[in-house]
Amino acid sequence: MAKIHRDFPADFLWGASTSAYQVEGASLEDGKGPSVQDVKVIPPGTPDFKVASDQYHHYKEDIALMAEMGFKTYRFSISWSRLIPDGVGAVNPKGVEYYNNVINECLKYGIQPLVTMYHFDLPAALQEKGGWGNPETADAFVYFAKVMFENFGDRAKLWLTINEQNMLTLAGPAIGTFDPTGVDNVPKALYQQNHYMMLAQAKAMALCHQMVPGGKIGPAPNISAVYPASCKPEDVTAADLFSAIRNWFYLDMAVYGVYNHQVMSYLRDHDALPEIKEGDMEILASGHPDFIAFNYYSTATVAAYPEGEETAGGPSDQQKARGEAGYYKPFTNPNLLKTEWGWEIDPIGFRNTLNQVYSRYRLPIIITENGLGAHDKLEEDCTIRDDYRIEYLQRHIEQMQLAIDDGVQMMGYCPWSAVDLISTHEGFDKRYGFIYVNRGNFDLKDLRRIPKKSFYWYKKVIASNGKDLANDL
Ligand code: BGP
Repeated sequence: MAKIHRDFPADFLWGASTSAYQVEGASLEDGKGPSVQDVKVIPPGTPDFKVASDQYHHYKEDIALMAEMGFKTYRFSISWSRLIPDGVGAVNPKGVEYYNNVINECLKYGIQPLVTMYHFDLPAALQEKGGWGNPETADAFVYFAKVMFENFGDRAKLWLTINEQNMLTLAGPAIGTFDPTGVDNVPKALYQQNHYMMLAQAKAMALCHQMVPGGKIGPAPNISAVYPASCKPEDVTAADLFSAIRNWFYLDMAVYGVYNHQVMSYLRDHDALPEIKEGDMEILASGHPDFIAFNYYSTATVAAYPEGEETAGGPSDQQKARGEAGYYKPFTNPNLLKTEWGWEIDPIGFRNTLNQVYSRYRLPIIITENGLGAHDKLEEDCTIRDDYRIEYLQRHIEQMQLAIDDGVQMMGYCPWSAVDLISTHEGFDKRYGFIYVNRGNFDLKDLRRIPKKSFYWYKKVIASNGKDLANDL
């Protein structure tokens, strides 16, 4: 029988994403305080974040190009330390002015701002006081939320709380947001931080509903289906546990206000249960997301890992699991191709993941990241022929269409990234944008914006509301 397609919803939010520290630059300009990203040790061979893509001085041009692509939404983040240089206390009027300008510029073209409140860039002043390990940081986050809702909530209606809270917990040291030096029980410290972030998120969601008329808010973790390495029941047990640790722990709390039972048992084994104060569970149950946003790059595959077996663990980053004897170990899925940086590519896994999330939570879904990092080449005729990126996105959008056919309620799609920006680990060598930014890792060149081939392709996708995915330009 022929597959019957449903249309993308008429108000589907096509757009793309960035984050403040990776795109803005002007890292200490106009009163901005340093964030943890400005003071961290930069990986050798990659640039610091002082200039990035210099969106701070190019936002008008960038947003005009997004409008040319037909964006319905632009997902960007607010730099906490640009708005509140010390994380708490005085508000920086230049910070308010900048984000007002960005929001107004979006609205001028009918682009809805989709604002991430916090994307990996905690103010350094708060980090010095213990960062997320200090419960006062959660209070500071609520204050930050209040300042944002007060200043921007009349026009910005779509909000995301914390970008990839699960990765901050699972891979904080790799992202540069957690320093394990001298910490006795690292899992305990990380899951305690996570508890404070959960409290901060729940309060921010409740506050958004109080303060922003018509406002909608949701969490933004990195979610991926977890496959068992085989149909051996032991592998399925390992995959279920890893999926709970990687995915459901965060969303069960955000949506239902409960701690996932399997992960609590795992944490008990590690003496890593968070300390939960009286009243915390009520607070956690009081924040209700309106939708689920998530970032999707790949799936994960794991196998059982009996105690005493030779280790198979490797370095972990945002996408890769680290093995742990007695629980699970990473397994390379032989059915998937990989990006130049070894990230597995799994468009069908995207449909699987969308169905899993929708089945569990029954909330509309917006994808806030998905994309291909690549070494793009600026040709002599000033074109960038990124057909590989078009193919990656095409295949993911096809699967999103199938998920819609399956009955998943999709609200929008924002690939990573709108504009080239600094990668978490690989500087400007690994580009994701529809818009090329003419700079190298250390040679800033002229920072000129040049639409890539994918820019014109995505424009066509949006104009046809997802019907025309052909790469025929
Ligand atoms: C996500 C982050 C983004 C972005 C992306 C790509 O986890 O939310 O900030 O960096 O990953 O990662 P990378 O830059 O390492 O390729």
